[in-house]
Amino acid sequence: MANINKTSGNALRAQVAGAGFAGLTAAIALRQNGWDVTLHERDSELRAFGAGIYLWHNGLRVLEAVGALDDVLLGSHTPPTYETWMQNKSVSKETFNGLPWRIMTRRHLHNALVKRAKEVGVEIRVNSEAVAADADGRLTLQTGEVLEGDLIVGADGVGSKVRDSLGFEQDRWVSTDGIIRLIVPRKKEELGDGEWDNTIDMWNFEPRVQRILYSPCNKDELYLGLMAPAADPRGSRVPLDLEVWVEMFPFLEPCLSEAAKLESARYDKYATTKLDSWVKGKVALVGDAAHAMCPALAQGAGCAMVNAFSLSQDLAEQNSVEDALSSWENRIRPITDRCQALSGEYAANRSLSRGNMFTPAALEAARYDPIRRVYSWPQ
Ligand code: FAD
Ligand code: 5PR
Repeated sequence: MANINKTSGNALRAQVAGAGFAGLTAAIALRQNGWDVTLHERDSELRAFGAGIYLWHNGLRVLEAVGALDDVLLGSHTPPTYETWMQNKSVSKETFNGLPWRIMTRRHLHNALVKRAKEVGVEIRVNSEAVAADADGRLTLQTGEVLEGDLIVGADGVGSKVRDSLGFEQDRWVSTDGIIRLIVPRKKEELGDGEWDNTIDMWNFEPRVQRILYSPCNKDELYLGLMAPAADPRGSRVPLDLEVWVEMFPFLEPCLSEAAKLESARYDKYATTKLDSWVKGKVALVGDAAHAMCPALAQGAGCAMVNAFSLSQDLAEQNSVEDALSSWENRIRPITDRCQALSGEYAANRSLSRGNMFTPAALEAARYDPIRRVYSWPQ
């Protein structure tokens, strides 16, 4: 099969907007395949936004493919089990039949990808905000500069300007539950007896709906997700209303006290975006720009990374960029669509509270191996 990277006299050029997990992955994967890549980040610094993150087999395989896995494994954690509690009693412990998964801080994952992008020679520009793109392969920056590319990647997140400048049809909605996400010290000794290396998804419906997703990232750092309905003023207050959280989860007091000190905490509702198409001519949308989803299955970044890496595969196999983008969307999008739908359903029904909800369907995206293009780890 013709390889568009090899048949052209000069290297092809990609302009990638957004240095989040999606943009960094796309940039590295393209660069590894011989593309010249410029990665544009709006912020003045390269940094990860948010607290902790789960990656599963699919995302970990992408890290392997882009040469960042070893750095990510060092200083991240796989809990012995994924435990679910209801009203402070354990209802399930899941191990996914050995399917690999991992928890880490967002900063840790982002640093590893930035390091790798620099290593392979991605040109990174900060203070470089994209405001528009066109299907023929141009990216316009806030400064008015117009850059040409054989490929434009819109990886500029849920509020994507690249996407919105091109007029994609979209459905967008936000959830009724939201979450405060924080990184705090583990305080394992102070928590006393208990299986504190597990993920513990602690649900309480009585006397109020409050949930804590307890996620150890490494020996020092703990990711806490504190969920309450947006309509609950105390549960959704930031900085944290310590009293209302300690009352419900007294055994986590040492960690919650640390959490309450964090002035910069935010309460976020979940955004979902669904588009008629992810591509237009030479422009491809990846990550939250294309498919922001509820986090119940912890797959937004995992799918983003799979899709960004898979894009580089199709571009290496097709005769034109336009053909590659449409075959890419056809082959890879259904996995994300199904994951987004089920994640949305789980969030709306608070299904994870029942325990044992990581069914084969729920783990479909996680089981995908983007390198071999097959599902691994039968459930
Ligand atoms: P972003 O992370 O939003 O990155 C976009 C980047 O582009 C940013 O650096 C931004 O500054 C930059 N940018 C924005 N606009 C412009 C512009 N115009 N020009 C240039 N640069 C621009 N996913 C998982 O896989 N596992 C989880 O455990 C998980 N937990 C989650 C928990 C919650 C509560 C939520 C809300 C989401 C969770 N996700 C999880 C989803 C995951 O966070 C996102 O899907 C992922 O971060 C999307 O990455 P992205 O690169 O597409 O977008
Ligand atoms: N899983 C993860 C997560 O971060 C959230 C959820 C599930 C890893 C939210 O923070 O169900 O909301 C969820």
